[in-house]
Amino acid sequence: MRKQFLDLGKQPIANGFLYKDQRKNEYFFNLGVAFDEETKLITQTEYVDPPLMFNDEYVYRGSMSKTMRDHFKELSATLDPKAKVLEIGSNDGVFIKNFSPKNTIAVEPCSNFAKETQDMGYTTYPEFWTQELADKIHKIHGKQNIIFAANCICHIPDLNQTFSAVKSLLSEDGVFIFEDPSLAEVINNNSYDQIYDEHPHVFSVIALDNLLKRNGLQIVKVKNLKVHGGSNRIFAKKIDSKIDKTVEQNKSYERILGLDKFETFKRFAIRVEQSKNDLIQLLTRCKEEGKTVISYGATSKSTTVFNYCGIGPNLIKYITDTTPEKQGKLSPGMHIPVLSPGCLLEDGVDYAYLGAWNFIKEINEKEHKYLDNGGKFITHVPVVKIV
Ligand code: DWN
Repeated sequence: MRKQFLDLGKQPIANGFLYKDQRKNEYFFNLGVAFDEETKLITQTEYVDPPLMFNDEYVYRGSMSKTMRDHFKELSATLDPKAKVLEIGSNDGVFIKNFSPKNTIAVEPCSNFAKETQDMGYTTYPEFWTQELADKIHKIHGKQNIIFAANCICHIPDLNQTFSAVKSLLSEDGVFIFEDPSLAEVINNNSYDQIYDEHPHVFSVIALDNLLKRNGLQIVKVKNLKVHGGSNRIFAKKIDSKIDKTVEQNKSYERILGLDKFETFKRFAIRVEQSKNDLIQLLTRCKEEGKTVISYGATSKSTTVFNYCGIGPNLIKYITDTTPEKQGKLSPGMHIPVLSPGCLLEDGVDYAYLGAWNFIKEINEKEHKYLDNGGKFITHVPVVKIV
């Protein structure tokens, strides 16, 4: 049984950056979040139809940050270069480009990005991950040694079909490696903004173990990662494989945090509301003092924050983002202009809200002049504050 604990209100498509004349037809849905008593999965009460989010106009590019380019390069160096590798959700190729196109297959439903990796020489299927697609790939390319997915599995509403399709395509000793934001870190950081249309689930190791086992797979190792505000890399194999101690370590840590109990999430919902009130109060004070406040990084996460808190161009003058496809458009729902990054100092910015707080290290390095000259960042993670 699913029990709702959080209501993040009316939300748009998180990556649905739009032009002025598209505002009338903007799509909204109610973002409710629930706890599933049986599997312990945190999941949305209503799923958005995937083609509304993932299509030929998708704008998020994984390779926009050095942190993520380095992250995937490092992982690739640890994997067998001769293995047959399949990636689900290959985006702009930020992971697969570390492998030879000869033994690599990509799956990417956003056809603009599928075309990019096809142009790089990879066999990319411009489709959603389904059992039918797994069967087709099996027939043409045979079983795969490594099936990889980064920030993709938590985007798929039907996890049972996803996992059983993976199992059917994995060689006997093959490994399914996937990484997504960690529920433990979301709770620790009060980062409710990890929840938006594209993230129908936020995973604990406990819930994943329950769901994978139902589908003939089991977690054999867990690696905790710093990226995206704290993620888990899950290594899963067919049942009866040897299990590393990191699996039980993570599960027992999650039990200490109470991730297997509904009450934990009721308390989380109270902290989320507090965060909203604090952020509105801080930004309102900045406005009253005549300060210039902008936002740094037009993220999916900031779509959730701005729409949940009702923060628009009255409180945030504009958002900067390095992604060309987002620039010159308006942010989803609250319609804040998105511009290409200028110079924070020359532009007279007093405060920059960190929409991309997960890249704070990279941003601090880039913006040291702004910070040295008294510029300040605002974040809501883990609590609303000026940094
Ligand atoms: O799972 C998902 C994650 C991995 O990426 C997707 N569903 C969608 C997306 O979520 P997001 O938009 O919250 O992701 P990021 O990676 O936090 O986005 C960072 C944004 O900030 C990018 O648009 C690039 C931009 N950026 C910038 O303008 N200046 C990033 C850095 C580091 C910068 O210095």
